[in-house]
Amino acid sequence: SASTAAASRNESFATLEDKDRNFFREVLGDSNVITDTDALQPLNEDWMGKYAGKSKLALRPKSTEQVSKVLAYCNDRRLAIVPQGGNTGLVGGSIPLFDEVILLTAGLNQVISFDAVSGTLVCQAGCILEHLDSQVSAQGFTMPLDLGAKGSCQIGGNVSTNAGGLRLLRYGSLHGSVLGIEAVLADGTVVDALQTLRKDNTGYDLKQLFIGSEGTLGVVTAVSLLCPPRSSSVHVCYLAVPDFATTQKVFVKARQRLGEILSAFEFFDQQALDLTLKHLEGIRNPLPDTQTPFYLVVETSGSNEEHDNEKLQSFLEEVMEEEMVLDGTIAQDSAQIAGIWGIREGISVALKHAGPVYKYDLSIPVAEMYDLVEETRQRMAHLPVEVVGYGHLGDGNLHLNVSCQKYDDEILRHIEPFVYEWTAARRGSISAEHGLGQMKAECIRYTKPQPVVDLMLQVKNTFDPNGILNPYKVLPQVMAVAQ
Ligand code: FAD
Ligand code: 2HG
Ligand code: ZN
Repeated sequence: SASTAAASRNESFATLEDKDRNFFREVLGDSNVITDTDALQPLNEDWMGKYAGKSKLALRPKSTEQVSKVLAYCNDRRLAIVPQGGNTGLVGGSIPLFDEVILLTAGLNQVISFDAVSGTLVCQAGCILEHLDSQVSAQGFTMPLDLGAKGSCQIGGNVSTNAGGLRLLRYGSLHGSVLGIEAVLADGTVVDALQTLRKDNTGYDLKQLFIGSEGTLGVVTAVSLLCPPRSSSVHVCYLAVPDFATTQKVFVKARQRLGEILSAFEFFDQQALDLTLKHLEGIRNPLPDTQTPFYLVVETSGSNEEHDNEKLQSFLEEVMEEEMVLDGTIAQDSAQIAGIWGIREGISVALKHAGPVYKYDLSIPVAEMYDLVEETRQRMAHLPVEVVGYGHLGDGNLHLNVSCQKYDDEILRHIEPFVYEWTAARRGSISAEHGLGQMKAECIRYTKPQPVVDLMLQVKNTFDPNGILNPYKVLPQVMAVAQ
């Protein structure tokens, strides 16, 4: 088996009948009610090919009103639902475990408004991140988040997972950039919290609950968010560093010398680089003559070419002189910038080409972060696996990936619960940005104490008393069923 997930279907849920399909066809039209086995197959499988469900029905609503009608009906009938955006999630959250109905948000793909003075974007949940970025770019703005999955992930999925990504260091998390949310609760109630205000202290900030709740509290149908101005001057450098302790010295120096223009600080190890060069076509090694355990991608985004260049040059001179960096290169044009980002963003895709992979997404104090990769590598030295480490060093977020030939319980036993216990012992988090999904629904206790989990279960019961929204995900099953 690939994971820790619910072993059996919750029999309090109904099974689909003809009358249900007929109702959905009436509300959504025939073409938005998907029952064809071939069409359902990719919707039942996750991006990694690690998890698979058995849904016989996917629905594609085109308006908030349709989402509301579908949910009210499912709630009355006790039909379980899985919201699915771009299906790029990495914890098995966006696909069913059993026969849950898949609710696709792809039909909710309209931009509602953009205010070119404040940079406030209001759009439906199914808009693809990269499309939104191109649209706001044309008006001199950028999306406050960027990630390798940008070409297929949707803003509703990003908000529902509270995606972090490559720019969090500069623009902060979605808990800050999202100004408003429209969501539909399990019983069909439309929660209109789609404000565009920067400041609003009237009562509890309920929109925050939907951010990162992975489709368990409601279906997000629209979002308003604050876009920062697009930087006219962007520089990227690629640095080879001799050991992990030094990556932190370079980080401290980058914050001191680059200050407000520092926009990303990413790292990967030699193993991640080798895998990417081997499995992805068209990737060029920026430093072909240098072999070192660690590489950094440092990006600056500012508004004054000359000033930014000067800052970057003096930062580089300093880290070279102090021998923190063995070798480095600055991208000379946008193609070279894309080339360097292509390596960092390509690691997950390369690993997917390499075969099955176990992924861990951890927040750990930076000083100790890479010890976990080394210890995991040692524990598994006798097994046919490749252990790689990379991630958002500037945010204290490690991606530990174990690449193997097939998903295998023997391999898994060497990783779990070791990785979770190791992280808990350092008061880290077992999910920095990917969420819990089905993979870690039984594991939240490694990061959150029982009274906090109990409060979460109460929130869940208030929003979704019948538990129809994304069952078997995020929260432990025993307790969720015992409510
Ligand atoms: P899905 O995968 O479809 O869904 C994710 C979860 O949200 C599921 O639980 C689903 O039920 C729920 N959901 C989706 N839409 C809605 C909605 N409208 N309302 C309610 N619930 C909903 N993540 C990061 O944080 N940082 C990264 O740097 C990053 N890089 C990635 C790179 C690659 C190549 C890939 C494949 C993934 C990456 N991810 C990253 C994972 C990340 O979770 C997703 O890419 C993204 O945020 C999910 O968006 P999606 O539309 O694909 O959502
Ligand atoms: C990244 O930062 C993503 O590249 C994906 O969050 C990480 O695949 C992974 O483990
Ligand atoms: Zn990441």
